[in-house]
Amino acid sequence: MTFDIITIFPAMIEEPLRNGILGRAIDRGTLDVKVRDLRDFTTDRHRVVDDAPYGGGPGMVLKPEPIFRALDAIETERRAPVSVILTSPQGRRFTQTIAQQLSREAHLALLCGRYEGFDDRVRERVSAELSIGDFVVSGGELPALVILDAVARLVPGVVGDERSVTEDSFSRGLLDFPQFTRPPEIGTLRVPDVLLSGNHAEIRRWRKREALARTLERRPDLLDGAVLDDEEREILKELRHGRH
Ligand code: 9D3
Repeated sequence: MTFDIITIFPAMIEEPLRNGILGRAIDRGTLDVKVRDLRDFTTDRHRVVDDAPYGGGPGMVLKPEPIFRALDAIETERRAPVSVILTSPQGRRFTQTIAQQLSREAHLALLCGRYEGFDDRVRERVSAELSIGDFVVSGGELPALVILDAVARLVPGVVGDERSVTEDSFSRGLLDFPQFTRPPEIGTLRVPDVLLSGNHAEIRRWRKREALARTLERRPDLLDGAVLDDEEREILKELRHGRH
């Protein structure tokens, strides 16, 4: 899968992508990320990308022409239209479901916002406008990285062990069960006996119960959309009885 990221801070995107799972996928060629400096698509001597808002008011707005030129360049290079995603606080909330839908695309362009936002005319070229949550960050670069990471790790071959993806808590609609590793005890802090028992049926059931108990405690809203098997529905009924 190929991503084009359009930004005025290329280093904010490039540096994180040198690391971790995405860095490895890029080295292998499973993932291709082209970071485009918006200033390269200006035509004036000072490479100006922003201007004052019509109607007045504080702050600056991203000029439309460099953005249109950047998108034209991408489409010319690819010889195909590209789906453009705009990151903005006004966007639809990004979710795992949206990540799954986007991961089926061969190519996406992500536009990173800055200043007070975009000239509204760029929205003519945009297929989705996404926010990563109800909090304010300084620009669209971190949100674009979040979206890129969540989408890319769903692309087959990006994450080394495919099971980590399919067993993801949010794919199943539940929070993760608690994890432990050696040593079995640190002072009075002990790993639950069941995990040391070697009884894999017991371990599986314990993990289901813990995941359900955590979800019920911390994120009961997730249980409405969760896909549960018979055993999980049974455990959930017990847990709910225990507390009411
Ligand atoms: C909503 C705040 N705006 C009020 C005048 C100003 C403003 C603040 C920060 C406009 C843009 C930004 C930069 N943020 C993003 O571009 C952004 C974002 C975010 O701040 N929160 C969650 N998701 C996103 S996606 C892009």
